[in-house]
Amino acid sequence: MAGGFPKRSSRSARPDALSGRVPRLDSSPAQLALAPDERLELYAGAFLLRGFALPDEARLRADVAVVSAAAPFRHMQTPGGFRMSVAMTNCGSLGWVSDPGGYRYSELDPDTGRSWPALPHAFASLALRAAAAAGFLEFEPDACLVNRYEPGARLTLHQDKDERDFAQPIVSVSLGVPAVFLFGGLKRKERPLRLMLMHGDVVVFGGPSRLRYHGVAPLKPAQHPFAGQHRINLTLRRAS
Ligand code: MD3
Ligand code: FE
Repeated sequence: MAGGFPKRSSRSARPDALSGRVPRLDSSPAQLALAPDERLELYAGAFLLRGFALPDEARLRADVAVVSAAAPFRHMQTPGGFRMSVAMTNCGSLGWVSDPGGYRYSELDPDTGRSWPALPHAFASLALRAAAAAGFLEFEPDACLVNRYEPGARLTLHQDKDERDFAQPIVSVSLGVPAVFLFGGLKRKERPLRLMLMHGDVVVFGGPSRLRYHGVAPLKPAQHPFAGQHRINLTLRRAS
C-alpha cells in the first residue's frame, strides 16, 4: 500500500469519509487506509478489496490484450444516439451491447459477427476469489464487460439491471489510471459517495447494493505503467 494515507486505529469503525455526514469535495474523494489484504464494506453488500488484483496484474494485462485483439474496443451508441466516451469490449459467452435499439446482452459481437472471446481463466479466477472474500460463494460469471477510459471519459449514474439474476453479484476490477467512482443509492437523486479506485482495486457489489446507482467521474489526464493514459475496468457478471 502506498504510504501517506492516514492510519486508523480501529479497522471496524466506519471511516468519517464514508459516514455521509462529512461533505465530500470533488477534489478530495475518499481515500481509505486499507492494507492489501483487507476488505471494507462500503454499504451493505458492497465490499472494497484494495489491491486485491495486484498479484495478477501481468496476466490480466496479457489477457486484456488477447481479448481486445479478437474483439476490439469500440465506442458504442446509447439508445438516444450518443457516442459513449468509454470504449468497450466483452469476453465470455455473453457481452453487453448498446445501440439505438437499446441495451442487451448478446452472444455475438455485432462488430465482428463472431462469438465474444472466451472468459480468460485469470479473469474468472480473480472474480471467484473476490466474490468469495465478500461472502458470495456461488458466483458463476458468464460475461465480462471491459471498459477503457481515456482522459475525459466518464460513465453517468446508472443501474445495472440487464442481467437476469440480481442475487448474483458483480465484481469490478480497476486497472491503470485511478478514477473517482460515484456510488449512489437506489434512487438516482441520492447524492453519491465519491471513492477513488486505484490500480488493482476490486469491488464486489451484491445483496442490497446490487441495484445501487453508480458511475465514474471524468478521467483526469494521467499516466500509469499498466496502460499508459487509460483506465481499464473489468466488470464480471452473471448475465443469463
Ligand atoms: C454497483 N462500470 O460497466 S465498475 C459498468 O468503473 C460500470 O467502469 C464502472 O458501471 C467502471 O456498468 C463501475 C463498478 C460497478 C459495476 C457494477 C455495479 C458498480 C456497481 C452494479 C451495481 C452496483
Ligand atoms: Fe454499471
